Amino acid sequence: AFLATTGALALAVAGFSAQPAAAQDRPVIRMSTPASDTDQRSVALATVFGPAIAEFADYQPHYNASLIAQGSELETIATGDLEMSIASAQELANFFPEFSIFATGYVHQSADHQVRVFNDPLMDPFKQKVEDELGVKLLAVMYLGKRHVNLRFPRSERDVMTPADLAGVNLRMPGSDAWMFLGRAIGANPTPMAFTEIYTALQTGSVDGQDNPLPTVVDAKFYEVTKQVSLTAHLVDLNYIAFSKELWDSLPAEQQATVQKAAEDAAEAGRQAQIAKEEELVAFLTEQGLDVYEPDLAAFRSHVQEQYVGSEFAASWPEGVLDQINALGD
Ligand code: KDO
Repeated sequence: AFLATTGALALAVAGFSAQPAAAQDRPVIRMSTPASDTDQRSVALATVFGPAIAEFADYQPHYNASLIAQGSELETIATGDLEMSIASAQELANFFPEFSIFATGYVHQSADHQVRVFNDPLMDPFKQKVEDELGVKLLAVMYLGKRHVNLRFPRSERDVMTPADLAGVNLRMPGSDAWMFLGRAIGANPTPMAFTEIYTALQTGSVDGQDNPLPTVVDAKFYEVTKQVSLTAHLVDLNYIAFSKELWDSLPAEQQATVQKAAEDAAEAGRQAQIAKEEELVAFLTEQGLDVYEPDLAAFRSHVQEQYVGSEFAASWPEGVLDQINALGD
């Protein structure tokens, strides 16, 4: 704490004496997310991204959807009222349906696969379109984790081994077409709902369950109001660090490079932290009394893939891209 204070003071003094006017020009980078401040993506951005750009900009995170409602962040960046978010492929698919390829069950295989896909030239036209048509730059890919089915029922009541076992289960999903499709594809009856409403909905029984990676199940305390996790891994989920193109264009090249590197470094730190949590949390959840078990993954995978073939989403995927993604697999 002593060092941090001294550092901040030194910066403030240097900034004040050298360029008194600069303080007014410092951009404030408001970042809005439905995630909490203890979510690993939030932690990585606050501890890696923020400090890395602190010389010329102020990183100002807003958690728990307190600034912008979940799903409205991208349009808010587009209209100039927000500078940054961690956007899902599903949200991007609302504007550009072809992004649904990155929101499709069992396409991404791992955190590393996500990075290879994001850095591959196959992403260039996707990134370019978002920049040109939405005014949003996608700087890096963050790892959210493997989404699993997490239910209020004990396993003795509902043993989720195949998609057929989810028939009639009211599964909360985030509210967009791509998410609803995924919920149906795994065999459930999806109910759209904002992230911040899940805990109460599980507690009161207005939904039977939700799907999220284990670190989220723990961070949001869903384990307090659920009894089981079937490790379906139906989506190796991601978020893109989304940044205002207008703000980006206003920065000198050197600062752009710093922002870009800060985003990549934060994504890497968050990825490693999230992977570590995924590995350790099965034990924690079991201690909390939840049944955490592996279903028939082949049954889930083949059922989900069959649902996408010939779907309206698949029709929007540029030719050859799915093969290119698969070729970058593990
Ligand atoms: C969720 O609403 O279930 C979800 O996991 C969707 C993600 O795209 C992401 O927005 C996430 O919530 C939030 O960041 C909260 O963790």
